[in-house]
Amino acid sequence: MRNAPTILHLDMDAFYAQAEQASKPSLRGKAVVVGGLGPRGVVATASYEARTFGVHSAMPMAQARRLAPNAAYLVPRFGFYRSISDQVMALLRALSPLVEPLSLDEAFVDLEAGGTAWDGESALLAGIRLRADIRAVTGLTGSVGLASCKMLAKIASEQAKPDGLVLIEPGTERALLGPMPVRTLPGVGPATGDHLRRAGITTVDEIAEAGEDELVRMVGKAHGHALYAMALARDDRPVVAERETKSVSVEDTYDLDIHDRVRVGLEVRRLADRCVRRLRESGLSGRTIVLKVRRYDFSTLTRSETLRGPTDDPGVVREAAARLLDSVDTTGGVRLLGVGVSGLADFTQEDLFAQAAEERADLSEEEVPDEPVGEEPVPAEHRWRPGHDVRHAELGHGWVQGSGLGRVTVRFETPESEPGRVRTFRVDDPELAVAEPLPLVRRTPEEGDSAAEEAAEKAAGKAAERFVAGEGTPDQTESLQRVKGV
Ligand code: DCP
Ligand code: MG
Repeated sequence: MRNAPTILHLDMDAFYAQAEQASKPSLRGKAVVVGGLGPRGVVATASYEARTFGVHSAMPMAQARRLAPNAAYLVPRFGFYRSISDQVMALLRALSPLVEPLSLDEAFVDLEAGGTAWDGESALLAGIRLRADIRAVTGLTGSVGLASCKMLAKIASEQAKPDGLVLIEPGTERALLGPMPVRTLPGVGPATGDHLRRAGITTVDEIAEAGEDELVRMVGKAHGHALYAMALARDDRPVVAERETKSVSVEDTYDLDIHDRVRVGLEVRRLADRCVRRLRESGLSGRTIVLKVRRYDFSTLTRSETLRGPTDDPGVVREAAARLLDSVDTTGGVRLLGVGVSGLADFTQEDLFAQAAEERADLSEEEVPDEPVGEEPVPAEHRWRPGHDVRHAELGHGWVQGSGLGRVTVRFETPESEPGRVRTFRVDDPELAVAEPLPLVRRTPEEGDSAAEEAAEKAAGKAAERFVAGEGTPDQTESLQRVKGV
C-alpha cells in the first residue's frame, strides 16, 4: 500500500437511468427504471428517485412495478451507454496510462503512475477536476473515491454517492473500515454475509478478530485469506490496464469419441469445476464463459456467454457451460471438450457464493441486442421498444413511451428541449422511423471539441480554489464536508 491517496475509483451515478433522464427531459427528477420488460425481466438500474420506493438492481421487474407503479419503465440501450462510457474512459486515460475498467461505468485509475497526483492535495484536485470534466463532456454525474488502495478507493466512491467525492486519508483506513458491516468488503455478498452472521460476525473488525485460521475454516482457503487481508485494510493489488492472463481454461481430448449426450454433459460439468478451481487458485474471477467442442469430424466450435459481473462460482460457470452446450449439436460424437473463463478480474465483485439463478435472470435480458437483428423483416409492433428514439417526418425527434394494440405513443423531446408532448400513431405509420440517440452534450461548430473541456477546466479550477480557501457553493460545501468528514 502506498502512503498517498492516489488510487482513484470512479463510478457513474445510476448510470443507465441517468443517461435516460439526460436524454429525455420529461423524466428528469422522476422515478425511472431500466431493465428487461419481459416476464422474466429484472431491473438493471433505477434512478435515485425510484430507489426511494425500494427499487434496486437485480430485482424482478414485477416487484419493481408493484413498488413504483408510476415510474417510467424503459429497456436498456446498450449502444448509447457504451458511447457515453467511451467518453468517460477517454477522460480517465488522459489522467494515467493505468486505467482498469470494471464495467461500462466504473474504473480504477492509478493517478501516481500517470504523474497526475503524488499526494493528498494533488489527488483531490485531480478528482474534483475529473468530475467537472465528466459533467462537461457527457452531461452526467459520477462519484469519485480516492484512497491508498483499490478496495478503499471503491468504498470511498460508494460513500460519495450520488454526485460526490470522498478522499480517505492514508493512516485512517482501519479505523474507518472497522465498524463497517461485513458487506462493505468486496466479495462479501448476501450469502457470505449470512454465513458470517451465523458465526456472530457482523462488522469488519469482527472479521479481523476472528483470525485468519477461523476464516479459512469458514469460507475456504482462497477466500479466507483474502477476507482477512481485506479486513485489515491490506490491499496491494495494482491497477492493471491490460491483464497478462487473458483467460483460464481447461480441456480434455478423449481417446474414443463420446456419443452419449448425458456423458458429454457430465464431462462439461467436470471441466467447469476444474476451470473454476484453476481460476480460484490464481485468485481470479471472470465474466465470459467459453465452451469449446471438437466434433468427430474435427470441426471445432466455440460458444461463449458473458455475465453481468465476474464470477468464480462453480454453479454459475457450470450452468453457463451447460447452456452453451445446449446450442451445440454433438450427434456423431465429440473428441475434445474445453471450458474457459475470460474477462478476468481480481475477485468477484458481487458475492463469493453468487447465486446462479440470479445471474441467469440478468443474463437473459442483457443478451437482447439493441435493435432486432437478422434478415427477417421486423413486425411493425416490435420496432417500437419503450425508451428508444424515433423520428417523425414532421414532428421531429422523440422516443417511444409505449406501444400496444396497433398503436405507438411517442414523446417529442430532445436532450436540449423542454419536456415534450405526447402523440399517438399507428404502429405502421410511414412517417415514423427508428432513430439514433442524440448526443447529450451538443457542441456547436464554432466552439469545437475543446469547448466543453475548457468549461470543465474553469469549473475545476474554481472548485479547487474554493476548497483550498475553505468556502464554496452549497453543493460543493456539502461534498467537501464529506471529504473532510472521512
Ligand atoms: N447493471 C445491470 N445489472 C445489475 C447492476 C448494474 O445491468 N445488477 C448496469 C446498470 C447500471 C450499470 O450497470 O446503471 C452500472 O452499475 P452500478 O452498480 O454502478 O449501478 P448504477 O450506476 O446504476 O448506480 P450507482 O449510482 O449505485 O452506481
Ligand atoms: Mg454506477
